Amino acid sequence: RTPLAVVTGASSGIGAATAHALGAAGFDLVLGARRVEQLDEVAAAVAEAHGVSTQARRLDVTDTASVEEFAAGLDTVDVVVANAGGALGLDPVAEFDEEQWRWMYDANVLGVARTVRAFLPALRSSGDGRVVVVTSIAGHQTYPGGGGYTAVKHAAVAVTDTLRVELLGEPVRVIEVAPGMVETDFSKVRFSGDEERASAVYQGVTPLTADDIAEAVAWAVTRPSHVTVASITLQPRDQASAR
Ligand code: NJP
Repeated sequence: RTPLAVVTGASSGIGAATAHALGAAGFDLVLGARRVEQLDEVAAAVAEAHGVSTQARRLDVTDTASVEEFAAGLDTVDVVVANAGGALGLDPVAEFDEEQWRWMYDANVLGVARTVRAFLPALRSSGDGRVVVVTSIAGHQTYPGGGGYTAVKHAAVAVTDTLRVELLGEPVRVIEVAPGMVETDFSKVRFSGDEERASAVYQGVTPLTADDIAEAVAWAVTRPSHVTVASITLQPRDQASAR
């Protein structure tokens, strides 16, 4: 049987690069995101580049029914990469925007939990399931203006760590990949398309590429079955960080 991997948030950035890296490692792929045209293009490019079978399915991780529909019919899945998510805004806590914080929690925390709930039976059925949660360096530290995003990524780390101990003794490994700054659509989304604000966040730091993260994901899920890569942090060399 060809191994099957599912990647959420695969229409751009880290998710799209991860689809390529897993395709190169010989996985068939089911890809999910809201922007279906872009997702179709990624699925076609991965199939063509790596000779694997790919499927693009519309997915909104903030919508329980959409996640259930996305997982429907996938009875055996070897790898699930819960990558969909993102940040909105950079306001100080005292000026926080309730709608932005709610969306961030819904997408980054509930989105991961919905994805895990929908796919756990299929991961168990694989006999060696692997869940990768793409969290953030923001799940391990804070910074001014990052209140909402750091809060939800800390929560995503907590959910991931909880899942790992809950699944002890079961054939499912739980892996956290925590990126620092990566050049993707992330900052454009965060600042609602304001390119100037988006590029200002790098402040002289050379960001990682999406491929840097994708290679780490592919490496982690291809370790022998007795090895759980519990957590990997990757950050730009010059990014100020306690990690
Ligand atoms: O950003 P981007 P990244 N339902 O914007 C999807 C974390 N991270 O690759 O739905 C389903 O290119 C969206 O697809 P679409 C970050 O928090 C990044 O950098 O079509 N999918 C797109 O494919 C996130 O968890 C950095 O708009 C949804 C993807 O998510 C992960 O890395 C630093 C969705 C976002 O791709 C990937 O982000 C860090 C929904 N409701 C952590 N909402 C960084 N880049 O610097 C969004 O610490 N998506």
